[in-house]
Amino acid sequence: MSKRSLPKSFLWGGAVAAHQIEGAWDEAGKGISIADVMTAGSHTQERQITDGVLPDVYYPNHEAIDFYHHYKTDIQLLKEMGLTCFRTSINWTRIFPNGDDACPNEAGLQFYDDLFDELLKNGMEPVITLSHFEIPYNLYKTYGGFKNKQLIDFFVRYADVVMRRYKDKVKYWLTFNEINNQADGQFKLHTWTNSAVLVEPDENAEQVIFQASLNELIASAKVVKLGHDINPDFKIGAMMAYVPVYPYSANPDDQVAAIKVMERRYFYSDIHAKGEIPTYTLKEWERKGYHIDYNDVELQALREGTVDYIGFSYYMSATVTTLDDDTLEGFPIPDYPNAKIVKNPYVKASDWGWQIDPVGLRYVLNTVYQRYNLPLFIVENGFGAYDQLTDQGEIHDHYRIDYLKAHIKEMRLAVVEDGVPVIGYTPWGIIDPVSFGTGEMEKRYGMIHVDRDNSGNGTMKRRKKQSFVWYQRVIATNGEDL
Ligand code: BGP
Repeated sequence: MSKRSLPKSFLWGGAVAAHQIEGAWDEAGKGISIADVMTAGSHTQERQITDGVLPDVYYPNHEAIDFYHHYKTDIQLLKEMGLTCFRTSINWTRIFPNGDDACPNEAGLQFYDDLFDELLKNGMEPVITLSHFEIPYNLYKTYGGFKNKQLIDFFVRYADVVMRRYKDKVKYWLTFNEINNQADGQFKLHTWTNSAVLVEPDENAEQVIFQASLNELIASAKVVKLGHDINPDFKIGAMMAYVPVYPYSANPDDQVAAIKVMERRYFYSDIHAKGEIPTYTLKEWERKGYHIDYNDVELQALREGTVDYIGFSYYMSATVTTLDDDTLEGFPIPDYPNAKIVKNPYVKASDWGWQIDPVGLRYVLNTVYQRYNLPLFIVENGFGAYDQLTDQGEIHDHYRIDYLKAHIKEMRLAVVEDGVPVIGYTPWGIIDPVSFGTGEMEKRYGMIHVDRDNSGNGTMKRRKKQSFVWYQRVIATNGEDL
């Protein structure tokens, strides 16, 4: 192996999440998850969380792409592509339908036994997220979500059951998907579905989110420690959404604004990786008069449960400025009245306005490695786009290939030039999933197309896109032939 190559052990995969692909929302004893009460949305209309499952409402996640019944044939396609790992999640409500049940649901446990066996048999290492935006609806409705400390115990018990059950099948785990997203105020989907926080009218939403987030981080740390007791070979990681925030100008105030906005994200990975609540957050709580409930035992748990690696998604970068310039369109940041997020003139954006910035991936890999000195795992990266079928039923998704190629190039530079240890790369939505943000099917990410539209019509037929053949070659050459 040349020094200029990726390591032989590098994991090439694809990523999805249970609720975005499985369907079978009420089969084999499964309970209702928060994803099952999310309506469809669009560019202009936000998804809503309804009060239980209502009749006559279309819920895109109920059937999703029916992976639950197609997984064996889907895995054959993934094998043909050459994947050496596959990232998905366990749907908590298949195991504990209500989250607070006395016993786990054996049929749900069996499903994941079969799925993991099938992956292993076909040469793919499962990479498993414990909670990917889908806590049991009952834990939201009855307990108020993760602002309630009881959720810590429910999560730990769920993790205990699945980590013991799959201890010889799964080595790579992630605790909460994109745990930091709830800190970005503009995302309201009940303050993000990982923590699924019900904020009462008399509560301060920001304080509640900090409480819920800390509770999740405590739960995560407990699970890391527990997992290592169950199997010392487990690799248990954080899962962050890293959207690096650049200063728009060389104005020193823009540098500080960029650091401050990033701290909202680093709050999560700092606790995951260093086991301590960062000083900048303690200062913020003090300044705002927030009372966040935690005790010494929990602080000890944070210290004892630091992660083995940092998993993260990377889709785009953002840019912040403090310049008083009306020609710069942007949206304000609640905490920094003089700063706003603005367009970066040096990068283009997708149809959904996501800024395309491959170099930003190298920037993230370097800055995060410098901060934590831990191995990194790119567990999501991808390009949501409209795909067109030709008359021959082919999909020429050269735009997706361009996006992925450019990002893999930058990842390679980070590894071979900068020496950043990267475990693997799992592009998002390798088989077209339901979009999380909009509930659309037609915001597609996959290298395998699924015949299903935004209203749930279609045959569910799978088709290989042009990117399928491209990625096959990338994997076969360990990233040399892009
Ligand atoms: C991440 C999530 C995924 C996924 C992806 C793309 O935030 O972890 O679940 O959906 O982004 O987002 P979207 O589906 O909204 O395009």
